[in-house]
Amino acid sequence: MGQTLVYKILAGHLVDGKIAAGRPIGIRIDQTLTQDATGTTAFLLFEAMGAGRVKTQLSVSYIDHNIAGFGPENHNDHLYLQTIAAKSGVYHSRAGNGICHQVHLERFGRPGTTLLGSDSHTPTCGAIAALAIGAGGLDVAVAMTAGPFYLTCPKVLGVKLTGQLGDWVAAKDAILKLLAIITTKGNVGWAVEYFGEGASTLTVPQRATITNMGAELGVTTSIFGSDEQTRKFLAAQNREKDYFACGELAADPDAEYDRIIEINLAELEPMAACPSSPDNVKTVREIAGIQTGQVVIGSCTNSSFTDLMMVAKVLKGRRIDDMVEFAVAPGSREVLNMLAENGALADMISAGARILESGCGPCIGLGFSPGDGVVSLRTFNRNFPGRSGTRDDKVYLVGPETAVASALTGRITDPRDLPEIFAIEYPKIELPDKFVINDNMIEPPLSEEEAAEAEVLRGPTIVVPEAPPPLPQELQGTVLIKCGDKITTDHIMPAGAFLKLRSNVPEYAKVVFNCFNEEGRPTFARRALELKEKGIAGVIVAGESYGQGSSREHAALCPMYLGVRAVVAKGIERIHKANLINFCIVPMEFAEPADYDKIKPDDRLHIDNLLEAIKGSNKVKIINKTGSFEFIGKLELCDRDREILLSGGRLNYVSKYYV
Ligand code: MIC
Ligand code: SF4
Repeated sequence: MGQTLVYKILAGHLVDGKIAAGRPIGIRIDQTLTQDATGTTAFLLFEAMGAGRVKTQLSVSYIDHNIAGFGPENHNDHLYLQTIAAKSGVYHSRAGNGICHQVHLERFGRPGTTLLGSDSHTPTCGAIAALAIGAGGLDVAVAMTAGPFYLTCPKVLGVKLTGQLGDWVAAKDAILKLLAIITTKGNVGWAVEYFGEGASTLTVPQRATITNMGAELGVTTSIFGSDEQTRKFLAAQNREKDYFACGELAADPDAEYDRIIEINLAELEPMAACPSSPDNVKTVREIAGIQTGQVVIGSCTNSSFTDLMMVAKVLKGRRIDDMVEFAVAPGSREVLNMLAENGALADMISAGARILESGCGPCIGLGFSPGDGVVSLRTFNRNFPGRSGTRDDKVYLVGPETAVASALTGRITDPRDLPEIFAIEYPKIELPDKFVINDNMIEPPLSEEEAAEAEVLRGPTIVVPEAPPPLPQELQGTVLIKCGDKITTDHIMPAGAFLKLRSNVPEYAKVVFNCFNEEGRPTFARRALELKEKGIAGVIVAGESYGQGSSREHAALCPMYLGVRAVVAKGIERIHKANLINFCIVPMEFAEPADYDKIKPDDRLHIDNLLEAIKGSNKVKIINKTGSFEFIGKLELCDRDREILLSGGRLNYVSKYYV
């Protein structure tokens, strides 16, 4: 039987285990990327390992999330990241140079390589056939020391694309269609591989929109083959040699997928993910007419040169609706420069667009929070409740065609109606033959000799995170919170205004589960710390898909700091589960999902033999002392996970093995 492309790349990088779905494997990582919001912790942990210089083929540290600089924290982080990168052999992409995924795709990603990034949208580079995976910062730090990355060998979903996208229909509509089919739940342990003659019609930026939003499916990675489209894109980036380094890459013709879904691109129509989940998908026709007060185009999903050229052409000579606040954030400085040079930027500005820096911006709740009750249309990838910075927000995720059409009319508008409303023909944008390349905001690292003398700048707002205490044999715990299904890391650790606290765990921990804090009741953090002082462990109880979304390990690190030692849920998402283990919080799943219903907040839970169970059992008996009943928590852990938990977390574990 032939191999899928995913398995071929995994097999070529295998250092531990056997390629078979569901089995734990360790792979060698060729490239890593970090961004500033997860990077400071990643580099502090890298330093704590005593690792010295990175041992990957290439590591890049990006500044793209926290670039607004309210207070000294952001700049302190940037200076630390710039100086530690130079010293450790890491390239540094400065603030303003663009969003990590967009820049990595343009300047660094390579077909056939493995890329590990401390950001959940790292699989964007699957658009150029890299096997790209998102992980917590600590996992990336280990990869930088040449330690293998461990994962469960995924099942592979083949998505066969046929046909060709029609006018005004976007690559975003293809991934929203897939989200409508397989949703954001239950896809842990899968990878998605796109193939078929429809796939070969898609350009790399279009493919990148699709692989980017694989993160919302909850899959390990998403990938396209390397073909003529890849060559064209890399040649236009002056990197054709990176294509020829491995030439065409595809699955074997007789490869067998664990499941196949067929999508005919020609049958797609404009789609939108309605509030407040990326899988709450409807056609734009179904929701057309809803008044919209804000439209934002940008993020690592839809801010490429071709996306923004289409937007500029539609806007040229027109003006946005009176009641719409409209912003555009180009994904990289390369994109912004090109729009500036060819006049497209002026067309957007004249039409009323507010041009934002090349960075994450509103996507992570930094600015442009919509007013109360205001419908906001965004070309982003996530519309989790409150992520925009407004409680009860109404955020719709759409492609750039729908976004620009709606900005002009002030209502959710199917862009296929534009020819009729404004006599606009679809501006089909070709990939340029040459992008305008300027890497002068990417700093190469210092040589080893220079690095030995170089100073690392550490501002006072950067606090080294505490290591977790060892787990007790007998766990006395209290349920600090009982939450429902699809709790995202944005619920657990809010970003936006709090993002600047990322380098200071004691401060950031104060807002754990902030969205569930109620007036007149002590906060989650307060209650957790009170228990911690009494030697009682905090326990989080949750429903399906706990921890979906971001890779932010603060969603484990901060609860750990507050004394949380266990999570019992109906299901836990891949990256978050790994982060919990890394920071010594025991992830357990309900053996009987109905037991979830019996548990109440503040219940006292007791485990007699926690360490024994972690050592050698797939389940553990949990006694609910308040409700006087027992239930079983499943421990779905590989041997390595068990060792990490028993070692007191990943840092202790790696110090034993790799450094
Ligand atoms: C996000 O989109 O939620 C983020 C911010 O990029 C995160 C990383 C982070 O929390 O720093 C992600 O997707 O992993
Ligand atoms: Fe940045 Fe948004 Fe992309 Fe996350 S999803 S990397 S916040 S642009």
